[in-house]
Amino acid sequence: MTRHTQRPANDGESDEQQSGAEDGFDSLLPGLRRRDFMKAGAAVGGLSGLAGCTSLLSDEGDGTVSAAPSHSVPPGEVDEYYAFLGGGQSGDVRVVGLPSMRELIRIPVFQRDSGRGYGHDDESREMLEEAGGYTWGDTHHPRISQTDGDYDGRFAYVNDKANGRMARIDLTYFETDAIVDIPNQQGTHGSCAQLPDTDLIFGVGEFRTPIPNDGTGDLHDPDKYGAVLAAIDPESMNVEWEVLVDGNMDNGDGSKEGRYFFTTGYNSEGAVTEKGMTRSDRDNVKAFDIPRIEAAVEAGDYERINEVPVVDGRKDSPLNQGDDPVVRYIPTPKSPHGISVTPDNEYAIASGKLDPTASVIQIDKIDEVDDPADAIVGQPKLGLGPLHTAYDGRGHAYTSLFIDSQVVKWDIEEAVEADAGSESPVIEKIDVHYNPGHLIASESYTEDPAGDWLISLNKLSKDRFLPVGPQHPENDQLIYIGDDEAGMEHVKDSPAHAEPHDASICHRSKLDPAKTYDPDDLDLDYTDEGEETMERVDDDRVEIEMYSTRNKYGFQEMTVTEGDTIEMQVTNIETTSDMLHSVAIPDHDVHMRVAPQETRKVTFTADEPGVYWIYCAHFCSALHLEMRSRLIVEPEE
Ligand code: RUQ
Ligand code: CUA
Repeated sequence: MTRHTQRPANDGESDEQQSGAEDGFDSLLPGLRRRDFMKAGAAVGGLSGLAGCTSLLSDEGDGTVSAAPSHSVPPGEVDEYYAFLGGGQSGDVRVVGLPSMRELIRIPVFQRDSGRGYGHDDESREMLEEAGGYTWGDTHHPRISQTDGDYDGRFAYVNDKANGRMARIDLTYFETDAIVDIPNQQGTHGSCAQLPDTDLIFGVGEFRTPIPNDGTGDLHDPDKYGAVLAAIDPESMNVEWEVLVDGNMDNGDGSKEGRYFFTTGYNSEGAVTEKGMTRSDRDNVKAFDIPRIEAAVEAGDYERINEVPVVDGRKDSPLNQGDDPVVRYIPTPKSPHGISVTPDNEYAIASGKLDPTASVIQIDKIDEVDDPADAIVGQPKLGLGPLHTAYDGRGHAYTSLFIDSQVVKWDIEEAVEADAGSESPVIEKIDVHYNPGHLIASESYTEDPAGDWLISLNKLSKDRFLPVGPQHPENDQLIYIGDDEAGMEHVKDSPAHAEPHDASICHRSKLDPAKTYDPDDLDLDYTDEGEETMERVDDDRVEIEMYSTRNKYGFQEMTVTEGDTIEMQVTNIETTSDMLHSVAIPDHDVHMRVAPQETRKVTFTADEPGVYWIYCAHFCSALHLEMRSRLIVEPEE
């Protein structure tokens, strides 16, 4: 289920950020403290100054210009950051440049994509087939691999909530290179890593099912259903172990030093209806003790189900009695959704979703307290529908408020000082349009967030763009968070194809994408000009190995017989970056892309006699239209 091997990326040099000012807008919720209103007012005044109407807002502003650096990236210049956005039900990962918010490319993961030739050549098609053969996935949480608590630019990992899978994206080539279909798990939701060195990837099981779910157990008794956390080896993509828990799980994040992995969960009731799932006022955050679980696996304390060692992490499991349980259940209100660990590894913060608070769990305290609830050291009241929390590295947290349609900025230490339910940690709120699910700040998942940009990934755009029928684009909004005095500043709306979820933002200096393929990274042999071969290897099988270049294929014509299976392997022998060719064969459902120095193979059957013009679908030069070959399929005798 893997495509090819990979090379580590090098660190490059970062360039200076652009500065200047652009249009923008800001809005504030009534009820903010006066000093914060003044702060945010300064930003409003500055922005309107650019529009030439300072006087309108000058009573709230101080006349300074916008604190945000320019978000417009002029023609010919490039962005400072890559943002990787889970494409939701589209099944892809989008790569967006920041701060321009220009979509650079889409990386197909769980779906075929003729633009990238993905799922069309043999290798990627077989990978999709072996991973279940589904035509789509639901990608939520792309996480970039880390070394020493910082992005290393090697891989991104992303879940498929729809079909219980995890995929790996090779960031040298910006393409999916492995997919694992996770046994015993339906609805792989959260996806994250054991930090600081990405030693394990975790798939968080959301839907409770019988385990194994093969019809042998009791299908009708939800009390007998379960959900597992799956730990996956990031290199082999094998599922190493799983932990069965009570209730279901939702999102997850790892502590920065690798000891704990946290998941939120709703439906601790184990119900099967909405009413039942929201009956109790408390659900829980689960803290998985990774070394303890690995010791249990080592000691043979597991049951092997579908070839995976499954450790019992339910509340009444023998492994959870005593002082060092495999899973601690930390009660939190009410159906908590997002969870993320602060950059300094002090706290794991779970957003309340159906409760207006977030729960601040002190990681060090988890071991010390008798009652896991005592590890919660802060519970600020943030607003309605808190879903996800991001960080700027300056002690602030930013939480999306789904129901209030806002992002709230708050002070983490103040939340620890204040009484539970206090609003005093809230620094500022900004309206977004509308109903944000996720939000993400630049490098928020590392130990050292950049603290300049934040994207609010809003579920509804409503009236923000030209109407395009009943389905509107989503609205990804860019907010500058780099100036605590001026406050948050909304600078851009960006329509998005359905439907971004979580994202990771990585400085461009930490990625080193390849300019061409390295033939050594590919399994297939390189066919240079003059080395092309066409051979009948069997009564009804023809193997072709050829090259492509501007503006020809290795063979100008290929004659086969009706019913033949054809294995066509093509090397793009160009050494110039971006000089793509492809092999498009009418009426055969073939479109194989070959990038410079790439070799791919496609197998198809020539089942209708006739003449078929093979052409190159990537516009490669002035003679691109002439880049053709003929497939001649002779009728069977
Ligand atoms: S989760 S909206 Cu999207 Cu996977 Cu919180
Ligand atoms: Cu090669 Cu167009």
